[in-house]
Amino acid sequence: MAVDYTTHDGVAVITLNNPPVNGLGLSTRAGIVEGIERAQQDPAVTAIVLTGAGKAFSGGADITEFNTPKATQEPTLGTVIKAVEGSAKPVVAAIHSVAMGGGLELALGAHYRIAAVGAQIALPEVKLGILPGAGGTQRLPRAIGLEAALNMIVSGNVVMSEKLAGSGLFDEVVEGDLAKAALAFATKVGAQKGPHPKVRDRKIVHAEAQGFIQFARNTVATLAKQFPAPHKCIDAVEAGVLNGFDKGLAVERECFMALVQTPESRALRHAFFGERAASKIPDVPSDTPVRDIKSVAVIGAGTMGGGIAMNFLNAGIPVTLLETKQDALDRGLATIRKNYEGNVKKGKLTADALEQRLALLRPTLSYDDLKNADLIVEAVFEELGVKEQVFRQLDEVAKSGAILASNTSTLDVNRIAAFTKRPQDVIGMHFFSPANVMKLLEVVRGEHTSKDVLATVMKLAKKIRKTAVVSGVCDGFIGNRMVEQYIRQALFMLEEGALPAQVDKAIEKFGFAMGPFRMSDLAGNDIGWAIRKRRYQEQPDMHYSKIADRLCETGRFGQKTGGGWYDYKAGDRNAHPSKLVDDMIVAYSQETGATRRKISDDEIVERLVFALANEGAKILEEGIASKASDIDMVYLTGYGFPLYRGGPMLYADTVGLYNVERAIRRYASQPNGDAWKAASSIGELAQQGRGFNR
Ligand code: T1G
Repeated sequence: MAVDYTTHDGVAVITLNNPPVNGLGLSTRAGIVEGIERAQQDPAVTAIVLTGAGKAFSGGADITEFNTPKATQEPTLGTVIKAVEGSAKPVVAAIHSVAMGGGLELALGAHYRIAAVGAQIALPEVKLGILPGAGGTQRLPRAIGLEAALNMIVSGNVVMSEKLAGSGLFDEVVEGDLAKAALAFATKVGAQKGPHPKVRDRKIVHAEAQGFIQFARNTVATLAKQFPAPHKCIDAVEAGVLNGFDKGLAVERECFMALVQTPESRALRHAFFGERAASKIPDVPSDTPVRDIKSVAVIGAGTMGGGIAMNFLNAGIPVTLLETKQDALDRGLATIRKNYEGNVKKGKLTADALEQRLALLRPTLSYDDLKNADLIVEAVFEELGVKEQVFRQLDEVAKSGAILASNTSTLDVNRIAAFTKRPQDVIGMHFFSPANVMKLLEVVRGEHTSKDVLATVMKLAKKIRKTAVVSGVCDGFIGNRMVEQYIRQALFMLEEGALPAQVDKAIEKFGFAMGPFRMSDLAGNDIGWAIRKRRYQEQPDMHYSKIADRLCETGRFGQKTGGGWYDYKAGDRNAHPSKLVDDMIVAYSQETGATRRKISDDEIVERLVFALANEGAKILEEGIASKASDIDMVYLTGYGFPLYRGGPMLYADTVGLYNVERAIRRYASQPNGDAWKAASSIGELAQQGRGFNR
């Protein structure tokens, strides 16, 4: 049973014991009700303590049960809370650590609550696209007031227990032995005559409730355009304010049942589990021993090298930063300091913390200073010959057991590893620019990369707060390999009848932060140009529209040259459609004999997103990625894919692979259709009525 029951001098202790976070799955819920009933029957018991074993009081409802029969099977959480609240003997919730979602709602059903200092308190359901569905929208405002409660419910943010000490949520917030304090408190209230206080009986007092709720609605309207949950949170709280607890509870229930079925909630839950699943590598046991990374060296103090170094400094890990020339090193150091000073200005960092981090940074021009580093990350020029020089030198200098990582975004990690006598210690760590900001880290596993090196880097990624996704070795790994197909389709559509502004607007309406042409103007059109030139040599059968090359031949590299696909005015980063470029595109179509046609926004979105999903399917078939959710995490954290769509693979599942395959077949029969070779797994999964993620 996921619940233990013991008694101590007249106090029954019900302990949730359902690792890893005491999720309130069916057996846990049933165990709590049984414990409450058992305590009622025992005349020796005068009070009840409800507590959690392990790392959490409770992390809330068991999200893995959602949309399965167990989720609504009695006793539901609502029933459990009613049993707790209805106990004739006082129930004291003893919260030693995390009390989140349904876990906090359970505690709110108790008559008293005692928390340890440092416990994480939250109703984070909104972050899963739902809302507190077991009375949280009704009890929390009665416990801590309308404003504080609405802030917590609509943001889903964690508040530390000590910050809520005087709020009416806790009867005591204790340092030291929580169990002892809880037993003493229970004994005390057990001796008192009932009835014992119920949070639901308290009043919500606010001088301007309606006004505040309207203010909350206005705030949410701007921040949560694509997410229905925050709006429903306010509806449920408002219903309780206007019509009382029971009516509010009924509205909460309706809102919950509506939200849990939405594609947005499915996407958010997918991202929640996808983030955690990414660190699980099928053939690398979770208890694989890891190497101790006490010091890091970064080679290259350019934009990437400086950003990479900052990640480790932020985690308190000393960094030796190597450059070949003093002026380059000085520039790199100045950029790092400037970035930190920017954070101090924004209030994200204190001046002391800035100095502490810079004190961990040791600049050098000598490889000799790298000899004690546990991990060395190179971020030098993206050219194999340069990488070869670096890795041959590292092979001489780095201590035995040091991990040698390349930040390459396109080169073959196996070839880089072959420049050393220790390929088992070589791995790819592909950071995304700006490296100190972007969460995504592609960890590229070479054919000889050892399992403990992989496990070490995955653990280190968590420490530097990156979402690490393991990729096998192929051109472009996961993200860039897929984005290449996305860009090909964007270019073909220009040739076939669309213009840059239409393509960007369509995909930005779908939810991308930035369309392909605005993005290219920002990153620099010459970067794509260099990749295409390499592609024309290495893979001539992968044909491209040459329209982008025409643009680059005129020197229009984007914002950095004052013009690219769009025109830019000095000091203004806004992209203005360029008549010159649009005319060039139309002329190019005529030159190639392409018949321009009206391309709908739907076709634009389908071709861009299905190009991603189709390439993602091939990446799965080749074993470059081990699961579809990994691919989704790459796109959600590295490429601006809209979170409420869940990633290209989940979106394809939502559309239905049957429909995706039909669309691919349709595009394959149109001009430039040779780019559409459907991944075989799409048809196979469609026939089985399955998706990539189920
Ligand atoms: N359900 C199922 N599994 C969960 C879970 C949950 N609520 N929370 C965590 N896990 C798993 C997670 O997938 C991972 O699994 C392991 O536990 C450790 O998690 C009615 C309906 C609690 C702060 O949104 O924020 O209550 O990968 O790596 O860093 O109103 O987990 O090991 O197999 O994150 O120590 C609301 C979500 C649910 C809290 C712990 N609750 N969880 O963080 O460990 S909806 C939440 C978290 C609800 C009610 C509604 C964190 C944590 P695996 P972890 P951690």
